[in-house]
Amino acid sequence: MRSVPPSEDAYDGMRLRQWSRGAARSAGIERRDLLRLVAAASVAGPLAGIASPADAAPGATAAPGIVKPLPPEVFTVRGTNAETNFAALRPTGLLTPADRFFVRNHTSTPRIDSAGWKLTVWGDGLRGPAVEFGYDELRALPAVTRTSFVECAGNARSYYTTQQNQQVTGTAWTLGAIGTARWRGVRLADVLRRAGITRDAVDVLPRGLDDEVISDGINLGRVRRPLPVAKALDDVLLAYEMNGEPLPPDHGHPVRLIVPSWIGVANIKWVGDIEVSAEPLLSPWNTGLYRLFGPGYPSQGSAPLTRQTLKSAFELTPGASFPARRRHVLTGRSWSGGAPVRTVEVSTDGGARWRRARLRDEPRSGSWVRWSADWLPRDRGPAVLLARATDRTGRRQPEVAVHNTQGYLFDAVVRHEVQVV
Ligand SMILES: Nc1nc2c(c(=O)[nH]1)N[C@H]1C(S)=C(S)[C@@H](COP(=O)(O)O)O[C@H]1N2
Ligand SMILES: [Mo]
Repeated sequence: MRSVPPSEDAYDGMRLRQWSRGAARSAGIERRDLLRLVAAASVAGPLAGIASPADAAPGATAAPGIVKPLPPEVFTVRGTNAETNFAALRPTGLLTPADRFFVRNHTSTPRIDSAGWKLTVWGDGLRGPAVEFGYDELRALPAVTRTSFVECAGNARSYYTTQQNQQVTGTAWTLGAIGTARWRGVRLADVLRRAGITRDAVDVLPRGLDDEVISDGINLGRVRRPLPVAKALDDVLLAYEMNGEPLPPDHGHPVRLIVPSWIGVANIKWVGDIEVSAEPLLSPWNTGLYRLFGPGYPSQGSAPLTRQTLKSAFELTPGASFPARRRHVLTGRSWSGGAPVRTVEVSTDGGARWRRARLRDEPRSGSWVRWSADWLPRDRGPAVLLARATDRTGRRQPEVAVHNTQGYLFDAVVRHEVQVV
């Protein structure tokens, strides 16, 4: 019998104290380098990335290292990443087709053949030596499917600057660093149990097979982020299919993690090994990166980020135009990492009056809801459309997001400017 895993909140508090006391192990990086990263993270700069190159020139249609085509009406290329234009989601259903799904690559997409691939599970949190799983062995385990969004922690980061006039570092995403897919795979819990996880295990560290990440002269090593055992044994998948097809190269072929409701970086792509540790682990992705730094936070940053926040987006291009005195159907999507969405409200007059949007999907945790609202604009000229969601915890999108230097977890209502013509 294993002991009861701590709740997410208890875990957050515990990791924060362990980090400040030096009571966690740096996995694959010098502690000194981690401290340098943390120091760098506490300084806000202009929108360029700590681990992501500056944006590509406007109109660029190729991102270095992304395999799939990136038609400009669907994607905006940002350095090594591709953002989905929200208007391109309007004709799609609840699920985002793989050819419209955003890509966030720290380096570039590796080409991995499932036949030669294996997953190694190892570490002092196992009863015995390392255990390997080939692709076919994994596929032979009981399969589960789950609809879940993957959303970058920095999604909507650019609005800290454009709406709130605040400096942040990182890729200048608007709202399209999110997609929702139906993932099929095996439970990480089943794999960890077969590998002989013990009750002493506290963290698991999945690591990608893509290239090592070099940032400001520090080799951060391969992308890896500790995941607490409580979450790893709960609802995490090792996924090999996306929307009924084998995972495409850009989304983690042959196998990736799906960590429902958590920030994007938890969903490690191209996973090659998983360390199971009896000690708490640190990596750049839960120390300098993916914590909140800024005046409102401790100097070592907040606890590592876990759940995603709450957002809404219109399926419209920026500056879209609408003929006056005609009925239009505004559509969009809302989502929350905290709980299913409860209600969505829309304002077409810049926030003076709000009305309920019609929800098109049954709200579910870890997924988004599509919604629509009618609009009959009277007067010609500029207009500002707003949408705000409330989730089942009662949390509603605020007018202003609390600033952090790396621009994570933007949750404020986004002003969508349009023209009535
Ligand atoms: N191995 C590896 N896994 C990774 C990344 C990466 O660069 N390498 N990027 C992470 C980040 S920051 C995000 S937001 C998601 C994006 O998943 P997607 O590219 O399938 O949309 O993958 C995560 N998993
Ligand atoms: Mo991300």
